[in-house]
This record gives sequence, C-alpha cells and structure tokens, in this order.
Amino acid sequence: MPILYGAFGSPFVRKALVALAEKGIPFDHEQVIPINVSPEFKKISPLGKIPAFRDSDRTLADSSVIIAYLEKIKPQPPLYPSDAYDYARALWFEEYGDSGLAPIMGFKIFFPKVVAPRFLNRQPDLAAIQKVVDEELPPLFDYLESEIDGKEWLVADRFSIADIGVATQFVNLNLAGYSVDAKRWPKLTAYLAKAHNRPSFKAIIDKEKAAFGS
Ligand SMILES: N[C@@H](CCC(=O)N[C@@H](CS)C(=O)NCC(=O)O)C(=O)O
Repeated sequence: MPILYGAFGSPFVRKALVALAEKGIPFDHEQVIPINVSPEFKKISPLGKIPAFRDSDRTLADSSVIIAYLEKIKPQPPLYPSDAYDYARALWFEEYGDSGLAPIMGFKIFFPKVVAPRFLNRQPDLAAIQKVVDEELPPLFDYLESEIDGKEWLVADRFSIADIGVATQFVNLNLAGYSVDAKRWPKLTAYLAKAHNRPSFKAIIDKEKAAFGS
C-alpha cells in the first residue's frame, strides 16, 4: 500500500490527499510534522517538507510531483486536461494556489492564527492578520471571481488539478476563521462551496475541522 507522509493543516498535503481520493487510490497516511524531521524522512523529502510519498521502493516529495505521478499510474479519472492549452492553464492555477495564495493564506494568516498559538505557544497579532485579510486577499479574490465567471470549474469545465490547487488554500483560510464575502465575490463563494463539498475535499475538511477544533 502506498504511504502519504504529512500533517493535517498543510494545504500541500491536502492537495495530495484530495488527488488520492479523487482517483480512488488506497493508501496509508502517516502523520509527519515538518519540524526537525528525521534523517530518514530527509531521504524521502530532501528539503524536509511535506507531503512526501512512498510507492514500494519509489519515493517522491512535493505535492505537484506526487499528483503528476498519480496521474501516470492511474490515469482515470484524469486530473489534468488533455488539450495543450487547457493543460498549461490548469498548471497555472495550481501554481497560483501554491505561489500566490499559499504565502498569504497559509503563512500570513493560518500559520500565525492557528499553528503558532497551538504548537509554538505564540499569540497571534490579530490586527496584523486583519490587515492582511483586508488588503492582500481582495485582489486575489477579484482575479478568481473574474476567472470563474460563467464556468463550472476553472479549466475546461471539468474538475482538475487547477481546482485542487486553488480550493485547498481556502480551507486554510476557513480553518483560521475567515471566509470569502459572498456579497462581494458571489461566484468565488459558490465555486468554493462546490469544490469543498466534493467527497474528496469534504472527508479531509471534516477531519481537519475536528483536529483544529473549528
Ligand atoms: N512545493 C511544496 C511545498 C510544501 C511545503 O511548503 N510544505 C510545508 C508545510 S505546509 C512544509 O513542509 N514546511 C516545512 C519547511 O519548509 O521546512 C509542495 O507543493 O509540496
């Protein structure tokens, strides 16, 4: 049985968990917290980051790499569009989540609000977090609102890596106690509800809500 290594609360671990669930691949989940990781874990994930993955004697690190591998070993249902431009656009939205949303929702909001008080005994600066919410999130939401306009899913009207990569970051925003204003961004709100209610996302979100008491 393959093993996914990584802790709840990580948007990148969640990407891999959702992809495994969408593809119906059975796996074991080993919780690894990426602080002072063991030399053994660094052999699998040389940067010491989560997620990492083991498929018998094959090991991989990085959510994007792991999901690309899953697509090759179990092509159905596809998580990447087949058309060249759609494929590239899906990778773009995954990148937008990883490099555009995660540094703000994960590192500037979820980490100080949820992780630091629980695990590092460090109280959050709520005013600083609120400033990030008020000033840095709206342009990101505006972009997604315009991209979703009239579409079922972000690319080619089919749930794909684009939706996994974007929707996973909003789970962290929600776990930190913030959400998208439905009046100002109605399409993004409806889109996220649809993504987060898929069985693949919902099962993980329910476990994470229980773990983080939200
Ligand atoms: N590009 C990586 C990013 C993974 C990542 O940054 N994971 C964080 C947890 S959310 C981590 O392991 N951080 C520990 C560290 O940077 O040492 C991926 O997509 O898997």
